[in-house]
Amino acid sequence: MTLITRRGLIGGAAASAGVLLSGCDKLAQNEEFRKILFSGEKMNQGLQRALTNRGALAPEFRPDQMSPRFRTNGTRDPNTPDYNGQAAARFANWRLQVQGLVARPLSLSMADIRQLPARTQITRHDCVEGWSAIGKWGGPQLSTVLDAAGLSDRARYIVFTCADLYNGAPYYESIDLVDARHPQTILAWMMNDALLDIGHGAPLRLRVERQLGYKHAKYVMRVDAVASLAGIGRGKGGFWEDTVDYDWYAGI
Ligand SMILES: Nc1nc2c(c(=O)[nH]1)N[C@H]1C(S)=C(S)[C@@H](COP(=O)(O)O)O[C@H]1N2
Ligand SMILES: [Mo]
Repeated sequence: MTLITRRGLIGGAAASAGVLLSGCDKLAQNEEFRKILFSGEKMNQGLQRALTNRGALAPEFRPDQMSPRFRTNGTRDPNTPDYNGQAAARFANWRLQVQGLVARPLSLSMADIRQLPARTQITRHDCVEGWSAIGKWGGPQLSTVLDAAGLSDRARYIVFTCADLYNGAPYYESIDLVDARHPQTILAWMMNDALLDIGHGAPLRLRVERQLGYKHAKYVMRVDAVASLAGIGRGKGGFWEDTVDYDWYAGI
């Protein structure tokens, strides 16, 4: 095995993860941490994540780069009596519940949500099944809503519960607070300069641009701040994670 200086080795690993060490420098020089870091054949996923700059923005595109057709996937219409009633009322009675480890639980109407400052972004959606599409999304940053509710110090994850059912249980997803507070993480009610349509998750869906498509919960009814994912669904943090073992962290 080639002898590599400690700094050279850690420098190489950091460069391949696309980060400058800066704040992690002290930790990276710690002998115990380094032993863990370089044990085994590959860095484990958690460390990879720690070394990846998760605050970086996903690429944004120009209007002329938008896909002429943006396909729908997964549920294309929840088609439950409740949802059909909501759709018939053009979502005038829809409520987004913000609950869990928050100081001020919220129940927001779509009118409330449309009054919040919106972020607009043209991004590429990447589905795990191998297709991509570029679309324009608009809505409040999730952080705006979470700040309005006042996250508790004990909150670690944000869980999204949807209106569509798979075998009688709602689709759900979860992200950690790094992604929840990422500037491009929005609750979109607009798509391609129109109101979000039913196929794409009306009236409200998550955009979490640094992760794969299945994390982008459509038909969001409830947002819960929780300390742990145990006890939610089968404990792996999302419908597909629980069902077919997709990764909980689907970073791109
Ligand atoms: N509620 C809900 N959200 C969902 C899904 C779903 O079936 N139900 N499918 C996911 C998957 S796999 C993808 S790729 C995207 C598809 O979003 P689109 O229909 O707007 O293209 O939604 C995600 N969010
Ligand atoms: Mo997907």
